[in-house]
Amino acid sequence: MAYGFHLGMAAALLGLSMAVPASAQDKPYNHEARLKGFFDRVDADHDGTISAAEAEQYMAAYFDRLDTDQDGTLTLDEYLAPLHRAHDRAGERRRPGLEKALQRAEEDFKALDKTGTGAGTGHVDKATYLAASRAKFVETDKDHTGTLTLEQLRAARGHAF
Ligand SMILES: [Ca+2]
Ligand SMILES: [Ca+2]
Repeated sequence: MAYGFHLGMAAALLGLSMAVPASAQDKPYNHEARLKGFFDRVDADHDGTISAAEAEQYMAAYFDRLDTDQDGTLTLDEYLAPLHRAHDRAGERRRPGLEKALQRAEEDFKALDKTGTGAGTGHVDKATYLAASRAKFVETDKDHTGTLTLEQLRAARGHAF
């Protein structure tokens, strides 16, 4: 699985939701079930597609959860915190994958920190974060309908928006 900017979708697929207890994360990994679960959570009006507004709403809420000191920007530490927590409590089997994800996420954060307002400050603001997410959404929406299907989400391999 490729991890991309924001970790929003990748985190959901990895079961890194902050609400998921550690025990639930040790269940056998079912990618398709997680993908569908993620799709249904983002598809707020349940019409079977994810609109740009629905994706943005999800990512804005995810940003707020990551921004633990609520200063309106993400630092690298805040960005990586869910992955670090998962890594710390993961068994031997899961660790190599999470280490790779941490590396990718750090690269993604550095790329994000090079764009938008406050570039190079080590702080990524919400506008920058959401702008990168919108650009990725457009890239994923290969048939240009302005909405994403489950199939397009699957094809995006962990990074749809
Ligand atoms: Ca929808
Ligand atoms: Ca912050």
